[in-house]
Amino acid sequence: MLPQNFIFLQLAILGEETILRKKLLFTNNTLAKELIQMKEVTKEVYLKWYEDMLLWRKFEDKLAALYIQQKVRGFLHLYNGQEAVLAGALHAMDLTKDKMITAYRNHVQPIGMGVDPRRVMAELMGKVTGTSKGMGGSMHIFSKEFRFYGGHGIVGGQIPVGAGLAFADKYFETGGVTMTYFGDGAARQGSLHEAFNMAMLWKLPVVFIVENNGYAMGTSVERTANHTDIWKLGLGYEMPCGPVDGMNPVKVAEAMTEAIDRARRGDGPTFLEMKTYRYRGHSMSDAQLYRSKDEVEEYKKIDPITQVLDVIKDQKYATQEEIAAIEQRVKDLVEECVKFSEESPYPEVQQLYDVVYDQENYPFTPHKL
Ligand SMILES: Cc1ncc(C[n+]2csc(CCOP(=O)(O)OP(=O)(O)O)c2C)c(N)n1
Ligand SMILES: [Mg+2]
Repeated sequence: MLPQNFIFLQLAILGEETILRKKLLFTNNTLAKELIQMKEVTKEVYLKWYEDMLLWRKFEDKLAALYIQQKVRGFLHLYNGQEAVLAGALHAMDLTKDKMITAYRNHVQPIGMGVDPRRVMAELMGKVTGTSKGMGGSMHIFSKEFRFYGGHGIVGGQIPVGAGLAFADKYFETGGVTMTYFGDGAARQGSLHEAFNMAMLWKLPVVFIVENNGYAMGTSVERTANHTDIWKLGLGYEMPCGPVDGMNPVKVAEAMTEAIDRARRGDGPTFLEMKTYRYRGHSMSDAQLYRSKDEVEEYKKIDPITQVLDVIKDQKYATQEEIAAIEQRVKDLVEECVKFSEESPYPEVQQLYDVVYDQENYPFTPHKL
C-alpha cells in the first residue's frame, strides 16, 4: 500500500500546481490567516541549503558505513530524505534564542543548530570527545550550549518536554520559541494530547512539528488510524494547524516563519504536518518488507537536495566549479569527523561515577557533566 501523501507527492513530481495539490495543501487548514514577512530566500540561502543538506546526507551515509564496520553500535536511525524539514526550519528560526527537541532521528539537527559535527560523530562512536562524553550515543545527542535538547528514545516522550521548554521561555521571558519535532507514530501517543491542551491553554511559545515520513517502523500511516491528516489533531484544541510540503525547504520555511512569529508574539502554538519521506529503513536492522523499492525511487525524484541544486543551476547561482567546491568541502569535513572520532579515546571507567547522583544528599550533589 502506498503512503497517504503519495498522490500529493506525485503531483509535486509532475511539477503541476494543480487545484488538487493546492487543495491538499491548504483546504480546511487554519494557517495563513495573515501574511508574514519571511526572511528572503537569496542565492546565499540556496547555496547554504545545498552545502548543509549535503553535509547532513553524507554525514549519515558515513555513519551507516561505520555501523557496518561496528564502529557505531547500538541503534542507528537515519534522516536521509527528510533534510528539507530541518533546513527550512533553521531559516525561520532565531538561532540566538530558539530551541529544538526531537526523537532519536537526531544526528543532523544539532549540527544545524551549531554543534561541531566532529563531536556528534565522536558521540556516536562512544568517544570521550562526544557531545555527552560518549555516554549518550546515537539516540541522545544533546547540547545545552546550542539549545538542542535531544535526542529521545521514548516515542512521543519529547512532546510534553518540548511544551515544558516553551513554558520556561514564557516564564523567564526569554523571547525564545521551541521547535518540538516528532514522528507520525508518535502523533498517536496520549502525551500529544496532554501537551497540546496545556500549550494552548497557556499559549506557550512552541511549534509542534510532525514529520510524517509515511511509516512508524514498518507500520504505514494508513494502518495507524482511521484518518490520515495528522495535522487535524490540532483542530480539537483550536490550535492553528495545517499540512506542509516537507520535501521543499521554501515551503517549510514559509510555514515555520508564520508559526514562529505567532509563538513569539504571544499567540501560542501551531501544529504543522510536514509531509516527507525517509529513504533508509527505520533503523539499520530493517529488511523493509513493508514497502517496495519503486516507492522509494518515486520519492527520490523529488529529493530535497536535488530540488535545491536544480534551482541553483536554473538560476545560475553557482558555476559547475563552485558546486564541485561545495561538494569537496563536504567530503573533507566528513572525513575530518571520522579522523577526529577515531583518534579520540574512549572515556575512562571512572567517568561513570560522574554522571550519577549520590543518593545520600540527592538532589544536591552536582552532576559533574
Ligand atoms: C513508548 C514507545 N513505544 C514504542 C517504542 C518502539 N518504537 C521505536 S521507534 C517507533 C516508531 C516511531 O515512528 P515515528 O514516530 O513515525 O518516527 P520515525 O521513526 O518515522 O521517525 C516505535 C514504535 C518506543 N521507542 N517507545
Ligand atoms: Mg514516521
